Amino acid sequence: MITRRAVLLAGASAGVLALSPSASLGRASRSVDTLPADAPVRRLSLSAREVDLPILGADKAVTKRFCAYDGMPFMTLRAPQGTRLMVDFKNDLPDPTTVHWHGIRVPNDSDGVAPITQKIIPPGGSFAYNVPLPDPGFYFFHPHCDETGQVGRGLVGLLLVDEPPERQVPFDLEHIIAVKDWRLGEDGQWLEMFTTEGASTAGTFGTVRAVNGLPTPPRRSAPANSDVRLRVIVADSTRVIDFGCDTDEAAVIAVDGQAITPFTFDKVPHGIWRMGPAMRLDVHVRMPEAGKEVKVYDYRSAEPYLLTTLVATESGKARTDFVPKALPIATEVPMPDLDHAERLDFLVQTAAGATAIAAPLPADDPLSKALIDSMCVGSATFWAINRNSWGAGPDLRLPPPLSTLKDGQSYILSITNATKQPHPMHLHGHVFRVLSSSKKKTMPPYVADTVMTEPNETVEIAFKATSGNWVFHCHILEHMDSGLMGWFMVV
Ligand SMILES: [Cu+2]
Repeated sequence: MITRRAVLLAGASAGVLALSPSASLGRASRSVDTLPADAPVRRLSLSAREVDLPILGADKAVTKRFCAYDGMPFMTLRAPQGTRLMVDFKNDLPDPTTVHWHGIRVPNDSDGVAPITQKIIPPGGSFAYNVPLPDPGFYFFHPHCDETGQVGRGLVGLLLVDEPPERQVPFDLEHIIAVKDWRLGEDGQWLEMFTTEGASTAGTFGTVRAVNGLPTPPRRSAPANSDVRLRVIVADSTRVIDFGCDTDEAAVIAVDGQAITPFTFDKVPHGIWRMGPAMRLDVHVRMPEAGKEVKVYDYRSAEPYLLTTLVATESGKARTDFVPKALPIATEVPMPDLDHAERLDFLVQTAAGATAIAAPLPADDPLSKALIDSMCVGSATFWAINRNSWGAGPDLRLPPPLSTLKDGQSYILSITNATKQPHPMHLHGHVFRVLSSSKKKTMPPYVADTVMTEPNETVEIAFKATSGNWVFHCHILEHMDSGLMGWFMVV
């Protein structure tokens, strides 16, 4: 017997086929592999599924339908630089999904963006991802389909790529800080993740703040005067934090996993590093004397929000001057040639009229929602880049590319945020240099895959283009799901 649900899903797939832009993607370029064919391979199985979890504590109600890779919150993969992950992914969710490997220079056909790099993976479906790891650093993976809903319910995995042993810089303790709130009702069950009010403003916030999944911030011990490496990620759908700590002996050593020339927090405005969703930061903290603590905060909240306490224990080291440890700069990452770069200007703006996406059916028909889900977009449009919104329009067509770029050519993107909200903008498949900001004149140089653009700020980034169809979007997930996404065709 064919269920109503099966009919809807079949209808949705047919809809995708009918509406897919494959004709306009006909010139899609070859998929570049960033590792040699004989690179060591690690083959692994990965599933996305729903589990019931007591995420608020053993004495609280069990939260149903938590989404997790292999059933584990913040499932973490770790592999040596130069390894190729061959990932046999199975969708055990009741909804379509894909996997995006954020910050990793993957071949375009493993980038996980439906419908431009692959079709959605229906419930019960599978997909083989080729994930080369050419660069060391801190990355993560997440769905690129109903991201607001699936990431909101927990579907985030972490990916750490280590340098070869002879290039590793030793630390006494490594501590991950994953910032992600939970949006739960009093009964411990999920609230609606996408709201019109949130999507059209700063996003819909969680109701329970959490670090590493738990409402109580972690306390970690480290020997007095020793060296701690904090690896910080904002895995939230919405929250922007101002990362900082209450010691002068702390330095940023990598941004978005990419090693940079270290700088201490007194070198940046207000002594904080602003991080939006998807941004990562590696920080070297020197522990104080025995018995003292270092507190790590989000200073953006009205009251600084404690992210972690580091406690210095006895049996420490002798005190020496604090010199930030420089990680080896990844020479494999292609860097732009600024002398020969082409310049492109982009305006991040609100969508005129905020038109709802009209599926070719009444809005209250369940098939209408299924169709929209199959395009991996939300049901409303509030945002645009250069007047184009993703998935907008009466027939769910993709917008034309923001620009057609040349493989190997360097580009400077000037991004102006003409809205009243900050937007952390992420470019797939590339690492870029952040060149300038109209508001932050004293920023140290760094490279990244996601850059914050504040209201009325113009930020310039530069990168060398690699073949493929790569999306460029805001990582406040409701913003991207309501139009704030475009794409570059690189040929
Ligand atoms: Cu945004």
